[in-house]
Amino acid sequence: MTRSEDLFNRAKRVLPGGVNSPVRAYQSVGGCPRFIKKAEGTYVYDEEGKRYLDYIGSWGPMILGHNHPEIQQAVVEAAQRGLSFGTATEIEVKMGELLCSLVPCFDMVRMVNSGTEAVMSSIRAARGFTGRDKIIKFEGCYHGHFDALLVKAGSGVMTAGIPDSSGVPKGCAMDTLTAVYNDIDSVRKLFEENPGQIAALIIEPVAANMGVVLPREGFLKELRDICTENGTLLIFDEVITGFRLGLTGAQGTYGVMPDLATFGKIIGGGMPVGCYGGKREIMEMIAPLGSVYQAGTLSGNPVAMAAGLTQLKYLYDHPEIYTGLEEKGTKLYEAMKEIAEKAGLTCRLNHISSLGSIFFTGEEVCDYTSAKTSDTKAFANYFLAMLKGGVHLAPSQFEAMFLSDAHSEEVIQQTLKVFAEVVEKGEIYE
Ligand code: KE4
Repeated sequence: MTRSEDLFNRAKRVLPGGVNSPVRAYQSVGGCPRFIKKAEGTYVYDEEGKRYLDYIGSWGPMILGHNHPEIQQAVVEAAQRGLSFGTATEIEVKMGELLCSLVPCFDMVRMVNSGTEAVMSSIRAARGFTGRDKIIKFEGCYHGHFDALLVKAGSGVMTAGIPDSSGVPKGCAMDTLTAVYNDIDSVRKLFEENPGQIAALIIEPVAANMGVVLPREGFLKELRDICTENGTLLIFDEVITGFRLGLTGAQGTYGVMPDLATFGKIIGGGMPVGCYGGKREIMEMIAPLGSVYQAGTLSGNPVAMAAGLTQLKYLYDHPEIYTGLEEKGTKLYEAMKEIAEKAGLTCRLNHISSLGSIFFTGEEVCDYTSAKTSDTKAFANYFLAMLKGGVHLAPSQFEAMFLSDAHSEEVIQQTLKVFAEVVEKGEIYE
């Protein structure tokens, strides 16, 4: 028995499914989750000391690679000054100033401890600001485990095939309307059926929780216009896209300005950090200034801020990283496409910059329904074969691959070599 197997057996006795977040349990791909002991650059090392090329990157935060020396140093120095004070601190001001200088829609920002908390708070702010209750989300988009948004959600719920979670009272979900990603008519219909009642429309500007699905040309602008027409707040959930596509988020990449936006992952540099922010008139509704209450013991924690601020400053000082990620991502994903085509392997590959997903379907994947045509057994076979070859991918068809600045040309060539061998073996489809 390996250390991971032994640890997994012990974990299952005390942690539901043996994990602290469902997707880590390998339920949809089978096998025993690798218990990771340490990470460095593009590599993670399991409890047996086996080295893997990592494309999870902690689900997005590790855009500079694991254990970046400057982030590690900043965390150590911050920790030596004390772990948490529960007071205002200078570093929170610096973080707020940097975020508001970079994120186009940010006049003001509030730090929280996770993407879920950021989304939950942004929805409350939108409801408080508009005095309306209803919200629109998109099938297949995942915005964390906030009750009202666990409706036809993506990520771990889509992976587990439970699009709606139990335990969510009808009263919670009844105000949540779902539209179809990339289908503006499905959005227009909801506005026509609920005139003057919709507080907010929330979307992943690039969806990455049904696998990667890109917005079709003009779609985000159409959402901006229809929200403006109806007095509804447009919320971009940039927990994944924020500082992944560039220094101004997807809102900068696509040139569409939301009213509110949520961030997480990269802004924490690997520590638990989220934030939400937007127009001053909306954010001034937030306590202690306004009537929308939101609070957090560890919000703006100085050690977490040190990690996040160091990562953001490094990205700001090295904008060429994004050009590199664009080049590496295109090289990797286009080469995978070519290898698959040559071998006659039925699959689709969606990607943007360092974010990508391979779907085992012949259909173009542009929304939840088409993503669901993917053969998840084929994905499981692919995943386990790549893992055996030393490539550590997200254990779900409905997640993304994350490249980092640490992924060198050599690493990409090694990944492609393993991928070609797996495809060549012809054991993906049964
Ligand atoms: P957290 O609460 O997990 O920090 O963030 C929730 C969240 C919000 N919005 C988007 C667009 C997200 O992708 C997420 C979380 N992403 C998943 C991966 N798809 C986290 C991994 C997990 O659940 O273990």
